[in-house]
Amino acid sequence: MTTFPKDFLWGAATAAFQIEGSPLADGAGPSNWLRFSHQPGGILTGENADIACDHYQRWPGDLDLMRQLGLQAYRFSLSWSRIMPEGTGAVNGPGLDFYARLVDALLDAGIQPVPTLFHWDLPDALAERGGWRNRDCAEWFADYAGIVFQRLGDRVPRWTTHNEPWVVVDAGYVHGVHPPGIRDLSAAPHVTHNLLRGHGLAVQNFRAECRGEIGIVVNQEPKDAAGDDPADQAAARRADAYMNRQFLDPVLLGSYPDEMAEIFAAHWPDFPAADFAQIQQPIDFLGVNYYTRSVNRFDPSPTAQPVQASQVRRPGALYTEMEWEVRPRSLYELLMRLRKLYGDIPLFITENGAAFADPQPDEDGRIADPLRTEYFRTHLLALYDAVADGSVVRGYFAWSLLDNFEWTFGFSKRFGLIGVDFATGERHLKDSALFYRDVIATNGEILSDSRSR
Ligand code: IFM
Repeated sequence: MTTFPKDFLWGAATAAFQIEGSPLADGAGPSNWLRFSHQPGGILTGENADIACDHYQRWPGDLDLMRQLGLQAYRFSLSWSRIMPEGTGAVNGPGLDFYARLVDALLDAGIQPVPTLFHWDLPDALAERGGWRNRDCAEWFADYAGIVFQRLGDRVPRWTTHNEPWVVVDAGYVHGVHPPGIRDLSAAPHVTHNLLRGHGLAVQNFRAECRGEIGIVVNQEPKDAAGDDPADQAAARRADAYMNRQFLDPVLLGSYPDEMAEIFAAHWPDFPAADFAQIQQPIDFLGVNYYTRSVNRFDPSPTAQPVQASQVRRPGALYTEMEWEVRPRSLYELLMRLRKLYGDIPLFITENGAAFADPQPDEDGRIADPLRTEYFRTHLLALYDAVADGSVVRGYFAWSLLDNFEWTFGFSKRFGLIGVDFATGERHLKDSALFYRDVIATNGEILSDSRSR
């Protein structure tokens, strides 16, 4: 029987910029992503997120869909620039009211709200002041967090600070494909450090203000070596430190992995020792986003910087539309490894899912998405095995509730349980959503039926 623990929390996740649309409504300020998405070449498809899923207007309907799926929790992010148009100083009441209405309606529906404070969209006014490169950004973030805690902290039971801060650094400052769109190895370590300091300061504010739980969300991609060659092994080790441990080690162990100094060489700063106490605030849980693993070989070419590793495609393996290998076993291995490295800190899988091309809805409105359904099925079985073997996982959030704006890929990659027609805003439940609904209703038991497939 694949029944999950009694209090296991089943949810789905989204992020503000990817679904809301109406970026400047009701007094909101522009964000760095609003600017970037309107810059020629910023988004590969030439699209923007001005409407996206129109969730800002359609959220009551989306809440009904969550109810239909039987969701027990909903993870979403808050747009900092809706709440503080300049990033600091004046608070925009209507922006905060939007989230207060959403939170109250979720609670009324018996769905636990799990807000993320920072899922990549930064007030553009702060980007102009250097963004996360500026040491003060940590304090700006903590002040914003404090304002949100004051308003919603009495009724939101579980919060997360940052979503996937590694992406902010790697995509924004190392590869220049997210805002601010620069490639500067001397900036990247400072961005990491200030994100981490911001996280720690926000946790401190939370403890002073609220009684619920708070954690951080990191993306984890197990890094396997392409072979036994020591150069490939070393490349995989560097890639692992850079992507998987760069944020977790400071938060949970109080220092950066040794490999960071090797990777960034002369660019790696000597950070003030006192910062680490600030960063290593006790957290209540860790959010883990898992999609894939990668197989790495040594590659000294400029495109393989800063870790000198590039990824090998595995013949015969199934890849999603993101070119991500489907490998549920790596989720199991990851959870076992996290326990070994960081002990029994409670975990939530805060994102897991797959982009596959979907057919149009048929005449009954059905969207058949067998590959995505199979992705969820096999990953949930791997998760079940990890829990059975001692991993302390308290809940699971499918990515994503809705097809949405996949950052630089625009609307070309569909991750939703619910299909969205971006021309009309219409929503249709996919087969994977119906499958997930049944998983939730049986607390995983229906997975037993498919165990031997
Ligand atoms: O869409 C993103 C999300 O914003 C962060 N995690 C990965 C997802 C899929 O790429």
